[in-house]
Amino acid sequence: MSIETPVLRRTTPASATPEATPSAAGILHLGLGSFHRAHQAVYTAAALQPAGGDWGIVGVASRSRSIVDAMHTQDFLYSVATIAPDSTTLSIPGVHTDAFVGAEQPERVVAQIADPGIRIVTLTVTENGYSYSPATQHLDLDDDAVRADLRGGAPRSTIGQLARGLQARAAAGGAPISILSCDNLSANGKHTAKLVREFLQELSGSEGADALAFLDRGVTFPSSMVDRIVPSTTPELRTRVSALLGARDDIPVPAEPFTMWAIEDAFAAGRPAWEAGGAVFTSEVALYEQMKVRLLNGTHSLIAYLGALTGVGTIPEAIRIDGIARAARAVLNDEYEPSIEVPTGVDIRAYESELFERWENTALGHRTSQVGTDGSVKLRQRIPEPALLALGRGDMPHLIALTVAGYLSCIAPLPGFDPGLHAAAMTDASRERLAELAATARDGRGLATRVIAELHLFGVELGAEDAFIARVGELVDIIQRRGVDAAITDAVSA
Ligand code: CS2
Repeated sequence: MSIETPVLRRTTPASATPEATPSAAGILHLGLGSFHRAHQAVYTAAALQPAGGDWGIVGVASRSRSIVDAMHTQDFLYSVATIAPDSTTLSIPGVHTDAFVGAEQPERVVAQIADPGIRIVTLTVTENGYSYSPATQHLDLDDDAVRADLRGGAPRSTIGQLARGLQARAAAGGAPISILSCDNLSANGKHTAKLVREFLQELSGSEGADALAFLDRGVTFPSSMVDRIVPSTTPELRTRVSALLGARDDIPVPAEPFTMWAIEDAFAAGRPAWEAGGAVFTSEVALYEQMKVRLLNGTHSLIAYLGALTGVGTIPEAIRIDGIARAARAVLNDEYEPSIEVPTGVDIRAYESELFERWENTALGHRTSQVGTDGSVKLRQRIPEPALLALGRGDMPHLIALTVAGYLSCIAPLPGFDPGLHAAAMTDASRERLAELAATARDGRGLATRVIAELHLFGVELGAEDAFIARVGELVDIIQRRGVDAAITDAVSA
């Protein structure tokens, strides 16, 4: 873009215009990343246009100053670039009314939650952001941020911020509010409620008592299932969007055309008419979540790890490799599908074939390293329950075992094995710990035992499944000694 190109603002003439103009904020959003900006913000824009209304969003980035600075410079506007295989269209939701960095102003997060004008707090803080310990199945009391938050002072953890905010809200009169998790966790509403409650219960003496009573009286935690593939923004996209727009947008978000939001309609103080954007209000959110987290996300992980190990950088390249496509179909149809109950009205065959079309969208360029990132927490949502269900029926879930073997091969390769640059680009909070275990493991079986049975990375129950652990170990050895193709053939034909 030339220097003369004006920055995107409300007054800048551009080829797309803001869809909404909120009159005030009603939502506080924690996690101002790309996913939120291409998902909840878009539904909220549909709910607010054309009349406006007081459901604007105050966005809190956990740490990123650059996104907040750019939001301020651009009057809180940015484009969503909807990328179909053969076309790109731009829209500007225009629903944000303010933005700040949570790590810099934690007391402001608390104050915003206490503000009666805010009636919903939405969350996209990733599977990693809930301070949950799979080993104890409770709030992680060994986590430094949680411990510091329990001692007092400005809270750093999301659960600490929610709990301290609700405490302040209770003290300020206790206006009803809803906390809406939009992360890929099963029963995300219940899960969030449980962790907030546990935080408040940990407070000494009667300190948390008022807030606990308020939780029962005035706070709801609806569950929701969110779906839209949103890759990371690239410099090329910035240039392309700015050219299409005729205005400089430094923070566009790329997204696929498909989008879905299923929400439990349990709001304590009203909600935007998100159905205007196609959201489904249903009592079957748990079924939607299971379907999505297993069929889409579980299979996505398999494609990402096998693709990265094969040396390809994107999901569409990976799914075009015959062996990977075969493995993806097998895990989806034979191992994930039997573990779910299809929500009323969903055509599962159409849903599945659409999944393959979505993964094949080359224009989107979704990276294997992005999907492979944070496997230690993502896989915990995706694999233990379907694996345990299959094992309980006496069936070995070979392709789920292959997913775990692919993950371990990427993040914790055995000495002498090089998983390649796409695996190296995956970040994972457990990487160092797992690498240490791999450095001294005798073979795949030894590594799988340490990670699954001793570290309980995928929960306590799966840690007791010796045959599954042995199968993961065997597939780790096949991947690292004979290659991905050999491991796929072994798993698919078992
Ligand atoms: C992906 C998800 O990165 C991942 O693990 O599986 O981000 C996926 O793209 C979204 O959940 C789609 O809704």
